[in-house]
Amino acid sequence: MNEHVAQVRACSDMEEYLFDLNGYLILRNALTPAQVAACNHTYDELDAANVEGRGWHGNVVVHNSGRQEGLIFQQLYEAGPVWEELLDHPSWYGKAIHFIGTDDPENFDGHHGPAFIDECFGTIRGPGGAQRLHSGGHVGTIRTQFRYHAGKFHCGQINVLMAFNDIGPGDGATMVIPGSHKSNIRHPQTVAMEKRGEEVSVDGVEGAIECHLKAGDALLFVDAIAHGSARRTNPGQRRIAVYRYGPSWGHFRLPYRPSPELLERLTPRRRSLVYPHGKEVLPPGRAA
Ligand SMILES: O=C(O)CCC(=O)C(=O)O
Ligand SMILES: [Fe+2]
Repeated sequence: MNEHVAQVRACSDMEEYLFDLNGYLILRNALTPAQVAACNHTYDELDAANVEGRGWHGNVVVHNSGRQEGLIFQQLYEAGPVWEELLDHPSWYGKAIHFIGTDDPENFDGHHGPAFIDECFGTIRGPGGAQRLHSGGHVGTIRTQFRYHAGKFHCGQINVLMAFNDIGPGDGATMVIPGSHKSNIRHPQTVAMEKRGEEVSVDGVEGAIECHLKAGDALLFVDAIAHGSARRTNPGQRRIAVYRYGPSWGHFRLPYRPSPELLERLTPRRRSLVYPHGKEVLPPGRAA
């Protein structure tokens, strides 16, 4: 087995059972207080940058969307040492590749690491912010799928959503419909992509629950689960980031790419997570 793959068992029997049943797990105290503080320091700077529309702060994209989703950051793994630690964080790295299924040598080609982070983003959401209900098992795309076959998980995308402050009632918590990663029928209250600019939240959606998190907790979920968020009614900000893990044969979701400096300084395992494609081999005489 490749050194990239965790050698220790990443999930308890109960975690496997609950993830299969519900489509998500809450990982308490996934981050240390020092890591939470460092992430908040980055968010303070990104917030203070006061970017209009879409711009860059260092190698991080800051998108002041003007939509209810709030301030959106892309390529957060570029933002400093703590963001690099999160790439293969022991609180979830082994679980993510277990649910993708590439901790199984039979399902892992060995040319590169077992997973790829195809999007690494975060949001700051103030009062009034929310996220529409989207996804669900009925969609069936391979990229976001939940799949269990021959005694193993084979999920297309495992999201790790980390909280940098406490997210309780009124804070605009992420909401999920437990079990909906297996649903065959579209939830009648799902909101189409074209309508995402409209003011719609998951509040009051049949079957949906709020995932309340403390600063440092993480919500791990398969993207196929129907999810979104409650509307924030409290003052202040909700601060989260999401690292999306999928198989290493995947491709970037958006046109953003890691900087050469980041690739240069990352450990081999971390580099393989942000750019598993490695060095290209081209025909003779062609520069890579
Ligand atoms: O903003 C939220 O709470 C939901 C985020 C979301 O939809 C995702 O991570 O895919
Ligand atoms: Fe989502």
